[in-house]
Amino acid sequence: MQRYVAAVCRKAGEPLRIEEVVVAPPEPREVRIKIICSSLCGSDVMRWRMSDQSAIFPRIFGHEAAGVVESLGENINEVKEGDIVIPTFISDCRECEDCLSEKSNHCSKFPHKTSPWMPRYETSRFTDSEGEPLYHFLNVSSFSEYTVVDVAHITKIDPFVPPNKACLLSCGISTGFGAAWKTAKVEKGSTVAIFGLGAIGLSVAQGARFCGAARIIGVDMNPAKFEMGKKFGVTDFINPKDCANSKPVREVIKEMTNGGADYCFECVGSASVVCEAYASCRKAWGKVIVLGVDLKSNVSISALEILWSGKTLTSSIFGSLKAKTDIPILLQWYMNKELNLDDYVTHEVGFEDINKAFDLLRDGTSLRCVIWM
Ligand code: CXF
Ligand code: ZN
Repeated sequence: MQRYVAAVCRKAGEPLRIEEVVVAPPEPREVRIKIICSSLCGSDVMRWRMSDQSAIFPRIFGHEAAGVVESLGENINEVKEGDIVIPTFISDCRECEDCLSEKSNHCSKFPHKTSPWMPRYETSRFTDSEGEPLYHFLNVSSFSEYTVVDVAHITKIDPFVPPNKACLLSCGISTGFGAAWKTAKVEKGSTVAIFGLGAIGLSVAQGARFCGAARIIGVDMNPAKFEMGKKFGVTDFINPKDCANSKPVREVIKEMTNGGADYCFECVGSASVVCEAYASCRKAWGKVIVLGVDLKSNVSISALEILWSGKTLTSSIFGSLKAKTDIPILLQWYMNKELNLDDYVTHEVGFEDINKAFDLLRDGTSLRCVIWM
């Protein structure tokens, strides 16, 4: 068995520890990947922080990454050794009813669940130096020199794309861009409000600009987000702190959009923000798209309001994108300079400094910090 190093989380909220681990060979339909780099997403931080009964440790986090195929399990012809791939938390099996339908990216062969195992066999490929199993995260676990990923969760990419940009499309940037482009199908000339201007919200802005939105209103507590937002298409900015004593955010948005935005995106992960987004969108055709996750909250909107408003409330998982089809399209747009990925990478660190990446995302300093192996 070969030993590699990985950043292991042993306890909620504690710094990750670089440890020697054993990474087992891939089982049939699995691929072992040498990770080139990863970027840190909010879901890694959220799960790292979580200490309730659903918290499962010791665990290897990381789910936005680029890597090289090192070895193959049996029965794989989609990729070969040496291919550059990016893993995704979402599956694209290309066989099930959902993967074959234009209308879905919710694979029913490997449905999304926050499982600590490999999706096909419900077992782990990682053990620590004592021989104890280590848990997986979101089907990827990229904070490791090597990881094993199911072939349904990898996308082969053009090897000429810089890996520190390609890795961004594993999760957050695809989710935001796709939410405007594929989930909402934002129309030319429409009005958009985005609640939360982290990497996902800024990607919604970029997707909305790409679709030709006329007005893209960013809502965020941090005033510095407006300057950053302009790079991605944000045209107007609301700071809820400035509204607190005068008008609620919903009223400001209604005034700016003549009755409510056509599309409202919730990118914070807060039930109260979902309600604010619902209240801020146009009656009859307004759409609210929920992208953020607060795993414990419930949203409360009155039944009468739902009945009379005619608005649509929906969600977007991975921006309604099909990983194997749409990631190569987005990367081609990046290579053609039609998609901005460069401005998300605000920081880069070596693997030994992985805990710095957590600090930078937690305090809002970074959009994306790339961690090089
Ligand atoms: C999230 C999306 C919501 C479910 C958990 C995973 N994606 C990645 O950060
Ligand atoms: Zn993510």
